[in-house]
Amino acid sequence: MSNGTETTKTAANQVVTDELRRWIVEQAEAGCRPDDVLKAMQTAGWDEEVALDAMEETLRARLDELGPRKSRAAALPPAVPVPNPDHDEKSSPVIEVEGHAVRVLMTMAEPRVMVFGGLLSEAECDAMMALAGPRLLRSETVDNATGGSEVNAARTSDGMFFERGETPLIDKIERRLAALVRWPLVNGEGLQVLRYRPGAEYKPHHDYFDPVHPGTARVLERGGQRVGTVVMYLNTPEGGGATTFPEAGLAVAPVKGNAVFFSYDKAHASTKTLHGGAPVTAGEKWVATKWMREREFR
Ligand code: PD2
Ligand code: ZN
Repeated sequence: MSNGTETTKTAANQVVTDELRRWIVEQAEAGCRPDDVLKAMQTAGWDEEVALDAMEETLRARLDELGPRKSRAAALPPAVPVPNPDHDEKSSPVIEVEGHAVRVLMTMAEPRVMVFGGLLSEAECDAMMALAGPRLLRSETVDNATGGSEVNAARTSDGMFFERGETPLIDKIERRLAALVRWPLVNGEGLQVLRYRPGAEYKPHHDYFDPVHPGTARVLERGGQRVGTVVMYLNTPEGGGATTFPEAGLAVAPVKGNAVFFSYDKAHASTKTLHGGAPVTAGEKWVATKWMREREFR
C-alpha cells in the first residue's frame, strides 16, 4: 500500500551525481525554463530544496567555466533562419506579391512583428469563411504530454484545417504568403480557420513548441520548429478581438483582409512573441492562421 511517501526521496538520502549535473546543464542550454527543470526533477522524486541547490550550484559552476562572454549565449538555444519579408524603413510601403499589392502598416523589430493591409481581398475572405464554416469544430491545441491534441479552455474558438493546396483559392493565398515572407510554401502547415463568438478568446501563448514538454519531440518530426506565424483577419468584429503582444504593449486591431506576421528565431520566451487573441466583445471574429516550420511540413 502506498501512502505517497515511498517514492519521494528525502533530502537526507539524495546525492547529486555528475550525471544529474550534466542533465541540468543540457536542459538549461536547450532553453528550458528553470521552473520546468525544477518540476521535472520533482516529478522524478527529487526534494525541492535539494533540486534547487543542485540547479544553482551546477549552473553557477557552468557559467564560471564558460566565462562572461559565452555564458550569455549559452543560456539560449541557437537562432535559426526565419521568414522575413523584403522590407525596411527605406522601402516602398507597398509590397507587390504575385500581382497583389500588400500595404505595410506597421513594423516592429523586437518582437519581430509586421502588420499588413489588404493581404486578402474582401471576396477572398468571404470565400474562405464560406468554405470553412461547415467544417468548424471546437478548437484543440497540442497536448504537451503526448504531442496529440486536446480541447483547451484557453482557446474558446471553433476551428478547422485546410490541406495545403486544398482548393485553387487556398493554393493562391498560400503562394502569396510564401512570396510575402520569403519562406518555402512546403514549410507551411495547412491553413487553420478560427471563429470566435462573443466572449471567446485565445489566451496568451507562444506558437513555437516548448522543448521542455515531453510531447514536443513527436511534433517536431514534421518539419522541425515553427519559426513564423501569419494571422489573417477574415472579417472585422464589431467589438474586441485584437491580437495582443503583452510584452510589447502591442494590440493589432482585427480588420478584414489585414494580417499580422511575427517570427521567432528560437523556441524561447526571449523572442518576446507571447501573444493572444483578446476576447471578442460583440459580433464574431474569423481568422486564418498560417504557421511556418523550419523545414518541409509533411
Ligand atoms: O486570433 C488571434 O488573434 C490569434 C491570437 C493568437 C491567433 C493565434 N494566436 C494563432 O492562431 O496562433
Ligand atoms: Zn498563436
